[in-house]
Amino acid sequence: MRFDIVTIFPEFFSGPFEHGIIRRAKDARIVDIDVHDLRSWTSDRHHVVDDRPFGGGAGMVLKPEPLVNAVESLRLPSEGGRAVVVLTTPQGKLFDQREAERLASFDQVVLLCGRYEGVDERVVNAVVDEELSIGDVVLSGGELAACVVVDAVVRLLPGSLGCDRSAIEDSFSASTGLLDCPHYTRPAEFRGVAVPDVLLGGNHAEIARWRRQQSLVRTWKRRPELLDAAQLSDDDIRFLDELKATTK
Ligand code: 9D3
Repeated sequence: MRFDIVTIFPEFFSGPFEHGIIRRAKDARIVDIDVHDLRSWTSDRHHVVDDRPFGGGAGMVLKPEPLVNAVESLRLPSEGGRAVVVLTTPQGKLFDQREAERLASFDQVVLLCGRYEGVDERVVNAVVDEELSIGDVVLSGGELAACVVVDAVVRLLPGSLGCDRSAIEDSFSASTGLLDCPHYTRPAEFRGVAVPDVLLGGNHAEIARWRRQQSLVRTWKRRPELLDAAQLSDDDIRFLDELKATTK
């Protein structure tokens, strides 16, 4: 798989992909991540990528020509595999695990990083397949959002996780749909706080039950909306009913 990232701050990406899973995936040729300076698709002397908004108002807007030229030169021809063009923007669809899984199925993802007040809407109409936001929080630009997308997608690529524990086991997997349980390691007592007894007992059925219940408690308290989509057993439902009846 390959990512082509188009940005006015290419140096921004010199750090984030040089560690951990992404670094290993790059070294193993599972993914190729190329970062491109939007200014290289300008033709004027000052490499201008933005301009004032028609209709007035604060801020600047990314001009259409450099972005459209970038996509047209980077996007692989269809015989090169399946390609998708993504724009990071606060107006985008919320990026989630399902979307990460979808993007992981492409051979190429071209990521356009929004900046300033936004990009000329004709870019979206002409070359963008998807607009993505990483959440209801205001960032300074699309670069960090692009890093989030790359990270979430790369770790899903076959061979990316060095260990055999599958990505499907994680907190947001389609399989549980629940938040993760608390974790503990040594020492068994830290500043007067002991690790829950059940984890020290070695009864693996009991441990699994405890972890499941902790996941249910956390999800109910912190992200109750996730319970609607979660796969719950009869035991889970009984436990949650009891929890709701005895809490508050
Ligand atoms: C005044 C209206 N603002 C839109 C909500 C202006 C504005 C704020 C922040 C315009 C651009 C930005 C820069 N943010 C992004 O480019 C961005 C982003 C984000 O801010 N939050 C979550 N996801 C994303 S993806 C790209």
